[in-house]
Amino acid sequence: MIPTITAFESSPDRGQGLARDMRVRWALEEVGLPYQVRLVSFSAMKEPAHRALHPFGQIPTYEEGDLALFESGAIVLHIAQHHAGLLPDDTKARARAITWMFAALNTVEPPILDLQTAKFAEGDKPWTAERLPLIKDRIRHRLGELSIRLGNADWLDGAFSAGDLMMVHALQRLKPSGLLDEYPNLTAYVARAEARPAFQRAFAAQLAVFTGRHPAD
Ligand code: GTB
Repeated sequence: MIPTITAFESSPDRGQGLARDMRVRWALEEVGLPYQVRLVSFSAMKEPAHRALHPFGQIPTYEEGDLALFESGAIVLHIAQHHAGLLPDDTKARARAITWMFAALNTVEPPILDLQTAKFAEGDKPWTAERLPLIKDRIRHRLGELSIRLGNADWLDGAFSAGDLMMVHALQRLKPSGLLDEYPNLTAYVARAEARPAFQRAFAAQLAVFTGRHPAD
């Protein structure tokens, strides 16, 4: 059964891989599972047909037979649990990799999203200039801790896992801010992940939505 995911018909980043369908595409590429993409407009996302799949009217969603999922973390976990390549076989190592997925989503990503909100949704508010340094320091705090834990290792816990996939995608959002550059091992970590053939295929596929140029063209 080939799964179908949803992605932006028109993404604000013009296909630079920041929208969260990228996580799902990347996971599918890592495990070698073909997939179909249904593009949705911003208005269609709020219609009842899409809300039946995603109660919050967002992308990505994932349909596989009569199973419909939303939340990129849950989708990537589902893929990783059912196909080899993103979670270790050893039970304890598997639990640790899943822990890193949660750490990416619940501990590292929230301050990064605060920065996006402050810049893009609240950029015109009088308090934003005062708030930005606080948000940036909270991000630095988390990056510093993550940088220490990663040290000289290639990945967070042994082999590349779904935990690295989620962490790297959260970190990529920081590139324009320059904050990531303050942590050379994290910059190298993101670059290492981006060099993976599965990442490259996923990136090319989502970029093709906007350029119309498919990798095989
Ligand atoms: N927690 C959910 C998950 O992880 O799946 C969050 C899903 C979510 O935020 N979806 C966004 C969405 O559908 C797209 S990814 N937004 C439309 C809406 O809410 O109406 C967030 C996103 C969007 C655009 C960029 N970009 O262009 O840079 C980056 C990230």
